Amino acid sequence: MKKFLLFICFPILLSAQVTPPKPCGPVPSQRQLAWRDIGFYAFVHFTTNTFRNVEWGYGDASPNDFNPEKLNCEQWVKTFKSAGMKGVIITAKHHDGFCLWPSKLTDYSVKNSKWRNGQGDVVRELSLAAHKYGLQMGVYLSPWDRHEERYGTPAYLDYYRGQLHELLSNYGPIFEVWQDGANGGDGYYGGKKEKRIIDSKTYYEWAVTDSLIRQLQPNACIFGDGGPDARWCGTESGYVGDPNWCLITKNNYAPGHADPNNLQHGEEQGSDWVPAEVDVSIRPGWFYHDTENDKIKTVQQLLDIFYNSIGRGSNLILNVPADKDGLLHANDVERLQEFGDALQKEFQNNLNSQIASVKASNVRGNSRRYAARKVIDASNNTYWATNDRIHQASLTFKFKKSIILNRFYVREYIQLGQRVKAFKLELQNANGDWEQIATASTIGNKRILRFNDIETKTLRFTITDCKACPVISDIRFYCAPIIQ
Ligand code: FUL
Repeated sequence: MKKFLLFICFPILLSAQVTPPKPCGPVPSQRQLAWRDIGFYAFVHFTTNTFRNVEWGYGDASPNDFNPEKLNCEQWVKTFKSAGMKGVIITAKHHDGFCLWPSKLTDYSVKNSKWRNGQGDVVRELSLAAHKYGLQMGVYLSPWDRHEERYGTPAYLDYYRGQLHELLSNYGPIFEVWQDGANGGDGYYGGKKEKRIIDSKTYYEWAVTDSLIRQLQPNACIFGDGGPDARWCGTESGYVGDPNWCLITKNNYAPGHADPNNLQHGEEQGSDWVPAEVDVSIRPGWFYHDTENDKIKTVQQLLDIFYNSIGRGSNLILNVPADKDGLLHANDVERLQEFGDALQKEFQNNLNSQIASVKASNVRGNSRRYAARKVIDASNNTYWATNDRIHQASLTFKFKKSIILNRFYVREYIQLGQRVKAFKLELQNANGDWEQIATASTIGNKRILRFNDIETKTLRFTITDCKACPVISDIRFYCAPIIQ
């Protein structure tokens, strides 16, 4: 019996003695980890612009211009779900200043529109639909307001924060607050029709606004050019850079005040964890235009966007504008369903069940807790790690039989920081020689590589450069039907 107990307990005791790796640099907060798990969500651009066929409303449209007679937010939400999205963010107020909810702080809102006799509230309808179908809800509130007379004065900041207070108090849990950096200058401004220039770094006093958001919705991530929780990716074309570091030094940025090149890649030595979000529209414009009904991105383009955003470790917010009826246009609906189907097929054929063994070049303290097989145990909370000071290491996967694959999926356990700087994937050919399939740079939350079909029984994943010992939580091999 004693011998038996020793046999059981000895390895457990050994594992317990091996301490986990220390975090390397900045690490994500709980709210950033929850946001990371939401991953892919919709943006809906909708305001008077929709009815006036413009992208940037001047701020002089009549509230009566806004009249989406068939508004049906459940139609939006069901469509987003079909594409695999987990949330939705609405332009509660775009630059034109018109509010899609009946704000008590202005007359320039749905309450003065003939739409539903002034009784409508788009934010309410969307939040109810989102929560009914299990999607997270977020709000975009444009800092730049081309309608509001007070814009440019300190009084406007009270107005802006008051509006945030309404949006963050009355519509249930909010997962993200979107702070746009655009500030064009000219506008209606209560009839003054002039150009107003503000200093985007100082005017908005973002620290005060952000603490209000924290107070009202502590779990909401704040998106802005430089965070504080999620950063812009530096382009609206649908990709984040490679490498993509989840780090920047926040103090150097403010909405409307950022170097797009830095935002594309992040900063390897940044002092704060601020992961990227890729924002892109399914159409050429952000708002609905009849002329763009045949210019919707193809499934192939959407897949490229997916791989160049989520596949590089960032989140993806895909804009699908509502049309003049208040519906998603049939062409967008169809495309999103096709995209959802395509995504499902991409990751349907997981080859991990064919793995016979996985061996690591080094295992932290030879402990079971950090063993190679932790990357295939289907848990993101366990990981393979090496001893400290090891910055190059590999895992060799042997399959039960020869497999054909074209996708490689890998995640770091980012709770301990982003570490990997470069890695490669190789196969062993019939002669026993190693042939390189792909090389790549950063991993972070996730990295998915695409390559043409290859056939092999043995694969080797090698980290060639790392800031500290590697900590890898998940590896998967797939054979996708569409080969790029
Ligand atoms: C930009 C805005 O100017 C566009 O209209 C759109 O809202 C986009 C998401 O952000 O900065």
